[in-house]
This record gives sequence, structure tokens and C-alpha cells, in this order.
Amino acid sequence: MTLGLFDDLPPAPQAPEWLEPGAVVLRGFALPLAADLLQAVAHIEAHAPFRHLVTPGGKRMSVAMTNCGPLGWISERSGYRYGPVDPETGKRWPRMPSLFQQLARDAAEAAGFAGFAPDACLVNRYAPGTRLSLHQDRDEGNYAHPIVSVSLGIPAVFLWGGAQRADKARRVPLLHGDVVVWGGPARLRFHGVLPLREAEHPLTGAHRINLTFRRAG
Ligand code: MD3
Ligand code: FE
Repeated sequence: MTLGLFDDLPPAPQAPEWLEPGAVVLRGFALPLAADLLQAVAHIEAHAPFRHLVTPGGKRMSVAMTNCGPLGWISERSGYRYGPVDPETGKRWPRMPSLFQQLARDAAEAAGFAGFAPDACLVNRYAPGTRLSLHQDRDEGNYAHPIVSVSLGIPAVFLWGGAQRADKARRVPLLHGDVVVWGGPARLRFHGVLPLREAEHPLTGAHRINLTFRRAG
């Protein structure tokens, strides 16, 4: 029966879902912060606009990206790298909000990686049809640090592969407020995102925003 008595209570915490050792989905972990996180993204975007990077191979990525924090992930003809300056503006990336730092730290700790202090936050924006093909994240200095990913807005299906590109990938739905932590033996897994389906979310419209926290330097 729905009497509306519990409408203002925070969502009950859900049990962590382990994909494999080192990789865990924390359903709804960022839900109470979602509106504040998106407001911070609007501020970041005003100083460092979303752009479609061109891969070193010359292909335009369908995901739109920007960064905040001391280091941002960029693509150049010579390859991918992390750098302190936004090539589009010539200025340093916007500061990483303390809310972002705290969320990344708390999520990592909940997954067993205490003391995570990210120096890079990649902000990915997906529209319906946008995809991210299978890849590994190998541009960071030290693979001992985990990666924390926060999903906001319309749903996506995440592809969770193996150690080889050809390994069969599992499909993991990622919803608004979900946080995933990847570290240890899972850190170099191939992964990607299937093309997003048409959808609307009250806070993001027809977009999915993914915050990816890393220790890059
Ligand atoms: C698994 N982003 O930015 S987030 C990326 O939803 C990226 O925007 C996806 O893959 C997205 O590189 C997935 C999660 C993610 C990030 C890094 C990982 C998953 C990972 C590194 C190793 C294994
Ligand atoms: Fe990745």
C-alpha cells in the first residue's frame, strides 16, 4: 500500500554487486547527490565545454567529453595523454569540486580501496545512439589505483569484457545514481558502452552523464 508516508526517506542502501574480484556495482550510491553533481557539471561545462575528441586514428568520438581536476584526458595526433591544460581554451581544467572528491573516495572505500584521491575526472556525455567501443584504460601512471565511475541521467548498457578484446562481454545495465568501482585484478579489463536507446530523464533530458575518477599522475 502506498500511503506516501515514506516518500521523503532516502533510498534504502542496496547490497554491493560484485562483477568479479575488484569490480563492484554500488546501485544508487550517488542518488542523494545527483542534483548537486549535475549542477557542478553545468559549472564545469561553462568553463570547459563538451567536445568530441578525434582519436589518434582520425575518428570523431560519438561521446562528448570534458574534464575537471588537476589533470584531464585528451587525444592528440601522437596519442592519448593526461594534461593540466584544456587544449580548447588554453586554460587549466576547472577545479574538481570537493563533492566529487568525497564521493569518489567514499565509493572506493566501500569497494575496499581506502584512501583513493583522484587527480582527474573525465566527464562523458552520451546522447541516444552514442556508444563507446571496447577498450582498456591504459593511459594512467599506476594501475594499482582504482577507477570510480558515476552514472547520471538516461540508462546505458555497460559491456564488461575480459583480459582479451575477443573475450565474451557481459551486459550490465547502469542507471541514474549507480556507481561502479574497478580496481585490482579488474583494472585492465576490456569494457565499453552499447549505443544508448532514446530516453528522457527529468534531470538530464536525453543525456547520460558519466563521471570517471582516476589517479592519473
Ligand atoms: C572498467 N567510460 O571513460 S565507465 C572511459 O560509461 C569509460 O562512460 C564508460 O570507459 C562510460 O574510459 C565506462 C567505467 C569504466 C571506466 C574505467 C574502467 C570502467 C572500467 C577501467 C577498467 C575497467
Ligand atoms: Fe574506459
